[in-house]
Amino acid sequence: MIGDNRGIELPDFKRIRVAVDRFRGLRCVHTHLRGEGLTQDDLTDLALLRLDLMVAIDVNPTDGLPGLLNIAHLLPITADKVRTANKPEPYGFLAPKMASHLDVDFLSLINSLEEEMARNRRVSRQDSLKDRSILVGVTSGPIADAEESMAELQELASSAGIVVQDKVIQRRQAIDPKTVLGRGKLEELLIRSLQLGADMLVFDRELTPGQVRSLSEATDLKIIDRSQLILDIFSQRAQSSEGKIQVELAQLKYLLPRLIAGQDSAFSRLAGGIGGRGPGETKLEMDRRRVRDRINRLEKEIEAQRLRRHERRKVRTRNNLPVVSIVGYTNAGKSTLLNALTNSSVRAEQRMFATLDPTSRRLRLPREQEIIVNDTVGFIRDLPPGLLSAFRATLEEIVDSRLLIHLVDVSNPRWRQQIQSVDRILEELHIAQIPSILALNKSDLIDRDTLKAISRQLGQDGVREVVSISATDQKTFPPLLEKVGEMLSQDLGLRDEKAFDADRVSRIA
Ligand SMILES: Nc1nc2c(ncn2[C@@H]2O[C@H](COP(=O)(O)OP(=O)(O)OP(=O)(O)O)[C@@H](O)[C@H]2O)c(=O)[nH]1
Ligand SMILES: [Mg+2]
Repeated sequence: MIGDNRGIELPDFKRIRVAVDRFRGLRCVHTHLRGEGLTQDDLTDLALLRLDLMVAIDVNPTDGLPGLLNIAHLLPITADKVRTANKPEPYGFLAPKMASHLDVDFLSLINSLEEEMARNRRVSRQDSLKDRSILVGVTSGPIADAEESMAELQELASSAGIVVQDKVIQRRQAIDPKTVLGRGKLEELLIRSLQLGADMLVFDRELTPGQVRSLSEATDLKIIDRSQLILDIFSQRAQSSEGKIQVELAQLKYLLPRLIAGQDSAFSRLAGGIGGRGPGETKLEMDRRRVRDRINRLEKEIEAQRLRRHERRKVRTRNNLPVVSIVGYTNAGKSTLLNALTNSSVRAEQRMFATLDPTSRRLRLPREQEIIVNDTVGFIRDLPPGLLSAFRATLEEIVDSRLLIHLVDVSNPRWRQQIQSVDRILEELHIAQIPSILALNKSDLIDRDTLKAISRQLGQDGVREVVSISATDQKTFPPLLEKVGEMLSQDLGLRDEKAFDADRVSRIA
């Protein structure tokens, strides 16, 4: 490459792919005319291009002969430093020397640095198949909100089996429409991910297709947003054929606007999702028209499911058993409660979205009433738009409920926001008018006084009944069951035998 005294245009080396633990295999050797040594620009290029070395040779202005060589290389960081708060300097410098005095063996220097990177990677890597990521929050609002949101993103990431190596929050006046973050922050992130051996940035916000493209072009890293993370978790969890169809539909709806005719680089990155898993992986190798066709077909299939479920529900209504649905934020303990109430063994786990398929069980209440209890898919704030509609066949199960048990994990610091999110989604589903009991779960994990205060606070407006329970302890159930029985018998007199409310159901779509 040839440049002048003001600068040199470097070609886009990023197209030359390199392994995660390797440098680019290129050294940039150039001259500086004012004896300024290595500049910040030099160092940034070193990092962004992942060069082996950056060398600036001073030029003596009087005779044009070479002066000192200023040399920098990237520094791997050791695994124990990863966890410390102060970020270590990413560059190493060699003492400036005249060319004739250089006694460094470049190849062995680079080899040992690369070996160290690979070693760090092995140490920091609990599971060789896991993606390593940096979580990125960008906000123009309060930092505290961004931090709460990041805490949830971290839970989502670990539920998806991703290793989180660092978290970065940037507060900006305005979100950059193209790259979300400013250039400086982006460079910093890139250097950081290089040092940590991270191969993915997970953004705590919805990214536009264009933003994903610019970000992955600028960083060469896999770029995932919150919606895609949730979709990936769903696709890892989907068990039943019904659930798989619903997830695939939601994935395709997410993907469609991100497909650009004739340009499939962002596509191939997106299609793989996290670690290239998910049922859609091979199916996603298709163009937009075929994606649209497939969406149509899946929608028809889901419509058929909906009708089948509807028929099943009609039979149940004929049996005249009132339905009580357990709803709530993901990980609130819904499946645990259903299991404990009805001695079943629905999968309950300390990870988000353990349940995708609804389960119904019969339960005899203390006062000899028999009811059907439904376990449902968990809710979350800012659900990806296509997801709710994809899951409508499943969620319609809730429509026929006589009563909702809205389960809240009060041990989660974000319980307040979680109640609001669930209420909002119930409204979107047009089922907010069904009578509900707010059940404060995991009460064993917080102290009595806090529980009492929360319970008093929530019961204050008198809008709904509040009870506290611990789904892992049957002894705490009587007040809840008492309430359920009471509300059902009150309700019985008031309502007609409920037929299938086609209007309400169609509005869910
Ligand atoms: N300590 C304690 N842990 C609980 C309680 N209830 C549930 N858990 C735990 O919370 C975790 C989540 O429980 P699940 O029943 O899977 O939650 P869920 O609401 O069905 O979650 P999704 O299906 O993912 O929406 C599990 O590890 C349970 O053991 C409780 O009352 N006390
Ligand atoms: Mg569950």
